[in-house]
Amino acid sequence: MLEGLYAQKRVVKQLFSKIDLEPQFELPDGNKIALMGYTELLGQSISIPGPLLEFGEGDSVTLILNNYSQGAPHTIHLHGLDANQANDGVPELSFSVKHLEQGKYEFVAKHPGTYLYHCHVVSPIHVQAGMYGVIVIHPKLYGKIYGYSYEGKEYTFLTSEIDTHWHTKEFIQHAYDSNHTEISIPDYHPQYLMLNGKSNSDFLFDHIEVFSDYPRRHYNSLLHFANIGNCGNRFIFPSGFLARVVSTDGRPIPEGVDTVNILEVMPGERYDILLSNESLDNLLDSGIILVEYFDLNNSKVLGVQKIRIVHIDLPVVEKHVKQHARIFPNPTSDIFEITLGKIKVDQVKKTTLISIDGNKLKSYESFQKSFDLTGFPDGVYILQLHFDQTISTHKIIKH
Ligand SMILES: [Cu+2]
Repeated sequence: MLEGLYAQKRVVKQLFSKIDLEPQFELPDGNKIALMGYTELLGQSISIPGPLLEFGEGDSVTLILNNYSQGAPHTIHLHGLDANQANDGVPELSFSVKHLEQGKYEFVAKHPGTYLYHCHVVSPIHVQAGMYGVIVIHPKLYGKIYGYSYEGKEYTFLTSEIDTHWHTKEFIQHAYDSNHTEISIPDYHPQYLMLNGKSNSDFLFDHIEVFSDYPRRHYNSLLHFANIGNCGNRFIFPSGFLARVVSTDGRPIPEGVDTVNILEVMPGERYDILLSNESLDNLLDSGIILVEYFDLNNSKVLGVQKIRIVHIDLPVVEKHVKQHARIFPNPTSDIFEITLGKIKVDQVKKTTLISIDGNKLKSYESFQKSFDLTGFPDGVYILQLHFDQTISTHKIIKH
């Protein structure tokens, strides 16, 4: 995740669609349900959500669906992505993939942001059964999204629900029945409100780390929110934190939209949020983002999940780099030099110079003390020092 840049490339990703013949997905109370879903490997058991699919801005993606679900045809609908009709996974408008067949979806990951994928065959049933997941397109330049900077980590939170009556062996295996025996569709009354496939407010495993010692102007964690359920969600941010909505549907939010205290995310919607401390003078030890699930028919709140925010100190090496590493001169007209101060030369595993649009210009498998920008156009360049656990990024200006 700390990899500084995602070069534009061709990416081929395979998914398998499968069906549980016996209930095996365990809910927090030990209850087991059957799923129909996507896995990365044929031998993997199905879980919800499906695999997180991550691509880089500009990547040309081929997504292959191998159907091993013993009956029902499936698709991968690319919800919100700029795929053309033939590749969008809506069966009536393109194709569906039958049992033991393979289908291919091609698209270019044009706009950074958060998207969903799900099966579009009898969607209410196949999606509830487990056929869904999140697609994240990372900005080409790490730490920059739609004009905002962030230096922290990225987190993805997907909300959904489970109604166990839709997950009995009989119900899930109905897809397996080639005679299409009629079954009755139960009313939808979810008993489990899911956040990233968990539902016991077990937020300790999904906490957000924000770095205490970044100045306020660094919006420091990038959060991807998506809702694939049938409930509405309200993300309620704790005081002491600023939540800025930067994009939705892979499009920037128009300027003038400021920070929010509460963000409503309706079924199918996705948002990218930058989360930071409100002020450095008033650092809170922690905070909790409450996620409310409400019934769209009567606005009744059915329950909540919680995401804990934890302050941590910067990784030691990164702190050292900030304190000790110097680049001089900067701005430069030709040569610049890097001094490491107290940092040992052999701690740097790689030194890379990158153009502002993400192209690798020079790369060395060790510490490189000086660079010559003679012949390079004026502008901004990025220098990266790669350490074992982290990468420090420095802006170089040539003029
Ligand atoms: Cu399906």
